[in-house]
Amino acid sequence: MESKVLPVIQGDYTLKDYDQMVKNFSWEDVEKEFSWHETGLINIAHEAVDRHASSYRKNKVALYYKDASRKEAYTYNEMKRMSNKAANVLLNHSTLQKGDRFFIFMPRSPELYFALLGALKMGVIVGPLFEAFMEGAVYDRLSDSEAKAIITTPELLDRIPLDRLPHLETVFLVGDSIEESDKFVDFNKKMKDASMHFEVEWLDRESPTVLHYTSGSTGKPKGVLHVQEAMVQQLQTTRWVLDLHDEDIFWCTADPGWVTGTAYGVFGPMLAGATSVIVGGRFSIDTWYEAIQDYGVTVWYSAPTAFRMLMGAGVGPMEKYDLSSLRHILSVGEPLNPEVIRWGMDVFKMRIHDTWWMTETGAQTICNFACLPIKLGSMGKPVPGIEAAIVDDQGNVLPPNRMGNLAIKKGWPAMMRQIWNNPEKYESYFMNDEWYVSGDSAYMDEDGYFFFQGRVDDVIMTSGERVGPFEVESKLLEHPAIVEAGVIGKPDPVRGEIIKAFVALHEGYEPTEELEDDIKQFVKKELSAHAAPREIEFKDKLPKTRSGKIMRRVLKAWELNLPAGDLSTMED
Ligand code: 6R9
Repeated sequence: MESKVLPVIQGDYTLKDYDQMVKNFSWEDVEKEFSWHETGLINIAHEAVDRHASSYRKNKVALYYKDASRKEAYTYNEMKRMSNKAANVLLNHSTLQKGDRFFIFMPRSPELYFALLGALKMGVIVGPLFEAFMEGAVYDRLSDSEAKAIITTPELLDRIPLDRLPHLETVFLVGDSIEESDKFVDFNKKMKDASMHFEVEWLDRESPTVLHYTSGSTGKPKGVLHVQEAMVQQLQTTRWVLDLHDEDIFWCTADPGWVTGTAYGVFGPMLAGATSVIVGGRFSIDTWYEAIQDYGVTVWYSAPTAFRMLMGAGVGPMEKYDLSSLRHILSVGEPLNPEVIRWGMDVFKMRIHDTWWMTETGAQTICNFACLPIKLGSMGKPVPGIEAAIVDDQGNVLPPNRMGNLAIKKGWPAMMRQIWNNPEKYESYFMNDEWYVSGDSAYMDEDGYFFFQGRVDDVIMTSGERVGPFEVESKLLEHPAIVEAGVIGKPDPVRGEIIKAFVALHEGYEPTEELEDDIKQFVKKELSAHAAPREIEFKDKLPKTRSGKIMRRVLKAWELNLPAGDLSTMED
């Protein structure tokens, strides 16, 4: 693995010629596949479920579900029935109507997916939450969106401050021996009796579907609203990027509380009529490898943090399982360190394909495609139909190899349409009414590959040079002692900022002064003197979001003794 470019490896690839596709592609051609292109009658749950239930895919498994206590499978026809039942339960036992907000706050289970699809069949806006949210996080989201109903479990109920949420009329509970009242409805009991027929609400392409709250570095979380039309891009990227075919078994490891868990945990694969695996419960190395083996997973979409944990565990646990069904692996959420890609080449004999996108983009936008060579450290090229560029702070497009704001030309199908309750915030994302500015800093090389540098706020200025934390972190990860690294700029009277690294060590390594020196020398020698950390702090664990992102602003706040801002998305 000397070369920095990984060539294409043989495979079964939908997108065979990237350049050709970029030239000839139009989103309208994808739209034509959906009957709503002519009729104007749209419902994403119809397209994802019912359409297949009345096709040759009727008895095909849509969803395999597994956790510590359940192992189930649902065909497209069964998904249609269960989501119809869920829609009837929501309709008959609450005042929810088209456009109202309905939240999901529970661990992964088949019921979660029935409720999600059922609500969408009614034209209700769904707000998915991580089950680990505490009371403050739940309150902020439910009150901002004036949610009318929620589905949860009895265990989570005391994190919903009912007395402070006057709009919240109905609580659907999933669990045993539920005591019902005006407010509380036993979801499973009602499911048993509900009709399996439901007439979906027909909507237009701009009708809202899901509301994902994401947190920025300052202020309260923002409600990012997606619309029906997003399905066009979700379907097409599922083909081009995930490369899903009818016979594939697809596993997206993300929770629906994160946009990845809805866009590619539900919509993409179901719009494509594929078979998905869902594994409930917490991350565990054995459970994960076992899921790949037992279901024969062929396409696997996960995140760098999970890959790093698997990598850290070594080949021991892996050798117990047959992982030979895998043919395509992808990553999202954080920069994919070259070290992780090398590990993938080593143990899976496959490239791991990085994909860059955001809650706000609603679907994948910059990706490594199976048909293209991969440049280590790059997140790839724009999805055909997406125009991406690096712009300066005035919105001028910068030439190749200049670091700047990663931006996307406004108007792609899955683009967010609103920040809930906050039109000024929404407008602030767009520059000159032309570019959506992501808040990420990146550069594009002369071949059109994009390289992530960090959040704009995270870029470090040291002795007059801009250093992206990702590059330093990736180098640190190549050191044999380090399993995880987070890098920040620490204010310094002489250099402006100096580089400080927080690192977690592999088992068997002790934090010593020798090791600290060795790490500094390693980065100095392998990367550059100016990018080498001047300070290193050893940590058992780094602060991360529930979607696995290292929270550099928390590291910075620790370092400077400042308030860390909104921590609702931080893992325990
Ligand atoms: C899908 C998702 C968005 C932010 C984004 C960026 C980071 C995501 C990345 C990546 C480097 C990648 N990010 N994918 N950074 N390489 N392949 O993650 O959405 O939770 O809204 O986060 O995540 O900083 O701006 P979201």
